[in-house]
Amino acid sequence: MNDCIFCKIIAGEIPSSQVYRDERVTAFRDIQPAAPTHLLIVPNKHLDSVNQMTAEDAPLLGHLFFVAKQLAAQEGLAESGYRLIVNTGAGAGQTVFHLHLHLLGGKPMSHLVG
Ligand code: DGP
Repeated sequence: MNDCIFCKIIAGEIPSSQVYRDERVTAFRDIQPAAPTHLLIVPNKHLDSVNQMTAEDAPLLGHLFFVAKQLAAQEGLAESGYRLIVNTGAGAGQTVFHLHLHLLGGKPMSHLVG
């Protein structure tokens, strides 16, 4: 996607604080952190949102969660806890239309976000 900011980050055209990379997934620190640890775990393949996924993408999104679990441990959050969020659609707060998983941790969090 030509105008997708996360595609540009994945391609290395825009700098990011990258923490993980493999052939299917890239993870980097959120530029506007909402918690002491705030990572974005992003499929290298462009999908606008969960709404665009097909059955073929299910293993990819499972891999996203597996990488999140590994990064949470790496960030020291496995025991203290962390939150994984996927905003889907503008009404849910999605602002970048390249599917991504937020990993938040390092501070106490209440039951649900508004
Ligand atoms: P969402 O609202 O769920 O679509 O989350 C998008 C997140 O992306 C938001 O927390 C801010 C972050 N973000 C936007 N632009 C950039 C960028 O250029 N670099 C980085 N690292 N994060 C960005």
